[in-house]
Amino acid sequence: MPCRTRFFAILAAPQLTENNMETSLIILKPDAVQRGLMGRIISRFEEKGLQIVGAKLTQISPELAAEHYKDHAARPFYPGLVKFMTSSPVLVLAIRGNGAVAICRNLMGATFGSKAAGGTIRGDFGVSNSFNLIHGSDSPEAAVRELSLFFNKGEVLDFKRPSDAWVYDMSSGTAE
Ligand code: IDP
Ligand code: MG
Repeated sequence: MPCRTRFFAILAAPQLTENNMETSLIILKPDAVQRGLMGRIISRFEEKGLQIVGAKLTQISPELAAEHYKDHAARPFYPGLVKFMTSSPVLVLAIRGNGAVAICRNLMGATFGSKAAGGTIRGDFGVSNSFNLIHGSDSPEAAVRELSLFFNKGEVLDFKRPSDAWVYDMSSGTAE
């Protein structure tokens, strides 16, 4: 193809539209960090085709844990949950993709490690019901709220990956 034609072909190539793009808040909990499972868990998301767009190793304050888990404040496990989440550093991630919130929840598996299916993160790496390795936003609305709790403006990045042309079928002009 002549150079000039190739230039216009590139311009005309369908770009990844962001209609269904979601960003989920994922927290690798203290047990995942202490047990040296961060890399293996991150790989699950990367291998699926999702994009890591934010990452922060941090220790959660009791105030932040209370805000994050405020919907659970009346539950009997709440005091133990806040104690656990603030006991040691966590890795906070922002993970993006088409339908990323539900995809992340599927990769995580059911809440209790004792019940989570094999092949999921909780099913493969743990047996405990409270030390269950990972948090993931449970809806796009929750993701927006939770991301704003853990990331400051500018800490969740927007960058292109050429390999997305092979992650998503772009033949209809939109990512599928
Ligand atoms: P999720 O993390 O799968 O969304 P939630 O019901 O939102 O589950 O509960 C938040 C977290 O609280 C769980 O991930 C787990 O660490 C803890 N948790 C939930 N239910 C129990 C329980 O019955 N016993 C002990 N810990 C629990
Ligand atoms: Mg939840």
